[in-house]
Amino acid sequence: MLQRVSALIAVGAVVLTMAGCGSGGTSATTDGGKAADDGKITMGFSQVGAESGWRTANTKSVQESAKTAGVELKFSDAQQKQENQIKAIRSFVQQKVDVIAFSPVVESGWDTVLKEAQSAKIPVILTDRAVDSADTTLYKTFLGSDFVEEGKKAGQWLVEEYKDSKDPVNIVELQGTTGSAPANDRKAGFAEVIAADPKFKIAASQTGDFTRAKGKEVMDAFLKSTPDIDVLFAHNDDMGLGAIEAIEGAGKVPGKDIKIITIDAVKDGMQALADGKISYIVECSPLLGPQLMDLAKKVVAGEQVPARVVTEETAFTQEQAKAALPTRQY
Ligand code: GYE
Repeated sequence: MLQRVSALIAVGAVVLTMAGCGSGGTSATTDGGKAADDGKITMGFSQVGAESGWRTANTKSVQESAKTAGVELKFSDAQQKQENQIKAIRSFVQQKVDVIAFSPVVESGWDTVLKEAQSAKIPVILTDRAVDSADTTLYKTFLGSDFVEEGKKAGQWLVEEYKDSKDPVNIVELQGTTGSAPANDRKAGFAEVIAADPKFKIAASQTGDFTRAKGKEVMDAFLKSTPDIDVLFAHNDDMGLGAIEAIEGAGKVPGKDIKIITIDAVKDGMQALADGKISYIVECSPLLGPQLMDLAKKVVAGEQVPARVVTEETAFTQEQAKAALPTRQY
């Protein structure tokens, strides 16, 4: 409680600083410790990496929106390693940024570093992926998709597609990065929906780390170890695209011999959907930048923000992909 009160006081101090130099930018008030404040918000952003088309689009969205919003961005790429993210967050704390935003590569193991940010009175915003910390005061808000819902949408399409068939349906699954929120949640959402009918069987399930190369490699192995694959559920487009290469390499026709469901709806995925190689894509929007900057400004100003901001998303059939492709932004 005491801690919360002092955190509130600290936020108040930042608000005063902002108010003192925000509009005209002439006042040089500082809050005693923070880097000389020109009224600009400084955000430290720790990105997961550059593992997929989704991630590239997300990085671009964050960088462009920071420019538009007049937020000074300190951007750090963790190359899919939690230890790099922890280092980046510590360095943001040292640099006394106004706000830290990050997309946690995995869900667990953040409490210590988040407590350090909290003690330094620097607010944290979770972007895209969640953490499993029991103490939810460690971050101000979580902006991103509902990954369980995405997995459910993938499962619902499958149930509908095979509704008239009694034969067993053999599914292989390419999971995202082990321990990441999207891998955990998409798997859970999908499994929950297909459990309604015992004809659906997950014959093999392994991580492809959200990359094209690993997707191809693991699909190669699935094709050798698992006879009669009917369906591939890949947790993102990139792994699905890598798997398409493996399927074609094995002399099979993606979309016909093996139906493919993926998540993201980046341009390359949408093209493969329009071409009939992928059967269905659940959208996951990477364009989180504008909302992130908006939330950051509010949080730094000490305004209340919702604890959870869910991204709005849809899903695409092959026909819908053909129609959407010409105006697709990412
Ligand atoms: O689906 C995948 C990326 O966290 C939602 O990460 C994101 C996922 C996205 O590598 O392509």
